[in-house]
Amino acid sequence: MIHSRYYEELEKYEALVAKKNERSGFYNGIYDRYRDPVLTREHAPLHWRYDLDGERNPYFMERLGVNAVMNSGAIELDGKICLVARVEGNDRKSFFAVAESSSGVDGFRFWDYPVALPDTCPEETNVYDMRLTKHEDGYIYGVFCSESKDKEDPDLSAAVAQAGIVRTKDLKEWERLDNLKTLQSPQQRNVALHPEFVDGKYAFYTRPMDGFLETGSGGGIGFGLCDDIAHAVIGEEKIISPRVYHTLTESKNGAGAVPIKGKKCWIHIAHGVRSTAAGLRYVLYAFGTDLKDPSKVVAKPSGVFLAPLGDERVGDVSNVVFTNGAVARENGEVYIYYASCDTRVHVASTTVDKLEDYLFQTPEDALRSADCVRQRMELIQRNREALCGL
Ligand code: M1P
Repeated sequence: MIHSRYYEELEKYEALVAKKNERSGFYNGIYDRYRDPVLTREHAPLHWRYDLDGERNPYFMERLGVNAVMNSGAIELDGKICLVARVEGNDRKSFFAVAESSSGVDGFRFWDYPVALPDTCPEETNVYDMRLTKHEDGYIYGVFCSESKDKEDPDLSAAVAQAGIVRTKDLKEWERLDNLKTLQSPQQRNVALHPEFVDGKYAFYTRPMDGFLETGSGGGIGFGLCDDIAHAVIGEEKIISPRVYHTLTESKNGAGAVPIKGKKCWIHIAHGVRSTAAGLRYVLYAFGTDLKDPSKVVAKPSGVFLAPLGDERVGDVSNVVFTNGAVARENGEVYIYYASCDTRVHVASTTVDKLEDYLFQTPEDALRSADCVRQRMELIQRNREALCGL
């Protein structure tokens, strides 16, 4: 018999999913933020967490709790926005699950079952952060981090990060391909597949790393080509967005959402990490690459695109925002899904036109205080002249 408490909890759950989201009062002209997160651990269906049977579960306790719902790949499929979310159980293991919404800003509801990835790597302990690419070859690819214990290193936390690759046509049936091999870098995380062939090859954004946490000699976001997606091997990785001293990418950076094809460039929204007295701070930044040669950066606006704000600043891993999914709809609207503090998922909405204006009209980082203040003086001067002319 179903426990009576289930119906009380179900009412709360349905109210949460039905709650309309609204734009918050935040303004910067670049994008809108929203009052509520679009996915939280409370969005995980009750039948994923509780044993509903009153006899087996007399106190109606969570049996397999969900700790967080975060870093989500995003795609538009059959007119719906689908997020492939990273769901982290109370056991610290992450898995993937599809949540769907018509509006893209509210009403996200998980499908009945999480994604069952083909279990082809016995050593794989954890999987997370899937980037979804609608590729011109007709498949939807998911590229994610596949983490295993580093057996060479006796340190209990030593791990190896690799890029796992799956493909699907419907987000239901998934085919697992070989993990990506990068000949120049021992580890990889934050890898994304470009949506189009480049020189007839599959093109990946990589993030070369010497170790699991530190990128070490890995100089930033890389770009590499491979012939065979089923056995993907990348020889050369060209660094296209480097780490730079005294910028938001000083400690590390990584590709975020799969790039959006704009009118003037490919639009990239990535993450940058810097070290502070309070620990690492993760923010989002943006850059544009050439439509014909996506390894060539053509727009490099300075500074932060989106940083954690207010309640977004606190969570399991505080002072973090992270994106691995965005959707550009046919009418030019763009929804950027970002997680805060490895805890919940938010949306920011904008348009392709606004993003390109941001990319090409925001000054580049002048890299020194003296030059940065000069940029600002020029802006103030122009504005004062304009205001005086009124
Ligand atoms: O905890 C913040 C993020 O840390 C990692 O990102 P990076 O590899 O750039 O350090 C990822 O594990 C990501 O999942 C996490 O949100």
